[in-house]
Amino acid sequence: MERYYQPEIECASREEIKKLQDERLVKQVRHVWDNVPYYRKKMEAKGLTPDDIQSAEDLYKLPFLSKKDLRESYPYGLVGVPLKDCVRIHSTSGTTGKRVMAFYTQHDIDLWEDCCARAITAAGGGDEDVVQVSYGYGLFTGGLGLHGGSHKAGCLTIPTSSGNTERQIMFIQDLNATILCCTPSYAAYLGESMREMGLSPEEIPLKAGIFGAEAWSEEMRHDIEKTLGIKAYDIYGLTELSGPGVAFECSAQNGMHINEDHFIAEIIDPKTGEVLPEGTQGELVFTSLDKEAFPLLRYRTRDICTLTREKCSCGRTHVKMCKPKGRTDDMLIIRGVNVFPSQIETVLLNNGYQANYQIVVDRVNNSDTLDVRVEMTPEMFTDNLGEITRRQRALVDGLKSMLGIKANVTLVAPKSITRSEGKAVRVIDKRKI
Ligand code: DLL
Repeated sequence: MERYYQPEIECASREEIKKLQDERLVKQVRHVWDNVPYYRKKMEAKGLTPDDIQSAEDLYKLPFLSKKDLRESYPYGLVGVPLKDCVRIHSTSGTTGKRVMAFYTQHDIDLWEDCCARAITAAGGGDEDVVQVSYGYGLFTGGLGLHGGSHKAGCLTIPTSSGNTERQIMFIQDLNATILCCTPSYAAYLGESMREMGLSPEEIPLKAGIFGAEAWSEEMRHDIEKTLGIKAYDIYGLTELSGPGVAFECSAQNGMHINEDHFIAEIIDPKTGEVLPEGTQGELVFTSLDKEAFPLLRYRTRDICTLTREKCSCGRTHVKMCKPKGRTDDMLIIRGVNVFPSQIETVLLNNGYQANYQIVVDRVNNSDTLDVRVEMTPEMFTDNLGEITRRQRALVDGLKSMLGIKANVTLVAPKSITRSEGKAVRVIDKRKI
């Protein structure tokens, strides 16, 4: 039986959702105009005033916000309330340039935790469940977001944070954890470690996992489900909009419902900014509808995605986003061809490998090279050179037909690629362009 945390809104009619969005958008635009001079200037530059936005149909008129705007207004330039009304800050790890800082009032924390509670409830969580939160706690939003959601859903919450794999497994076993929250790469690692300890899926008390914060393929989902003996649900979000829970998967496990009472999603052409029709692939753009401290209008996520309003078997009515196909900024252009790491992962997993791989791109004599290092599984590990060559060739062929270009493949021993406890770093681009 499908469970809902807030059924009246999760299953509201399209008319009700539209009405709520229209009302909230008008208010949010007014709030930003009055309190965020940076965005007001952007609106003025387009000749807009809040009166131009009467409903969600007018959304397209508003200017976009991008990471560049967040950097320019770092740290407080987009905050919409006096700092005395803010109660929390989160931040991204900021591998390039300044970190993104996000601010929250207590109201903002509450609505964020509601979103996470919806995700946990959709994965079958309730007051009988023990939820182990193995996302990192601290500035990263994963730990504290799902922690708050787990409390709201009434679950017994174990705030293990990430790392210390032995202790994670001990808690799962000793405390009979039923739901695990962490990145999919860490879930795969925990599964691998438990298998090595001789634990069969039936001996692992977990029934579900809520995995997100990085791209993962359907093939990886099947692997994790098999080793841990669970149902694995996807969850999506980003710091700028609150954190995890912007969208979450239901029992249908084929796309994530976007919490449309709090966010409006659009898909745009990343080159022209034009809004694309439903079902077309493009860049995902979000508008927050009721955030106080860090209200973002038309924020460009750089995630590439499609939206669908097809009726969902779970009974929820909110629009669904597909698994992000990659990011406009992690798309690799290799010898002029667009390559997404997720395409490479699909080929590897379809050939019986696990998601333990590394992609190295370089430029030698003015020509791009693509090297894929992938671990053999313990079952396929061999020192028979003929067998290794045969396997490597099969992957080269598989990658060629998926990507249209040749990759060099090196098979390496099991466990030789460093495991990640948070988001996995899979691409090393050595090109200096
Ligand atoms: O990763 C928030 C989060 C925490 C989501 C825990 C889910 C679970 P950031 O660190 O700001 O926030 O990174 C946001 O991560 O724009 C996507 O590119 C990527 N991402 C997040 N969830 C998914 C997912 C958190 N389910 C960026 N699938 C986003 C694919 C995801 N990519």
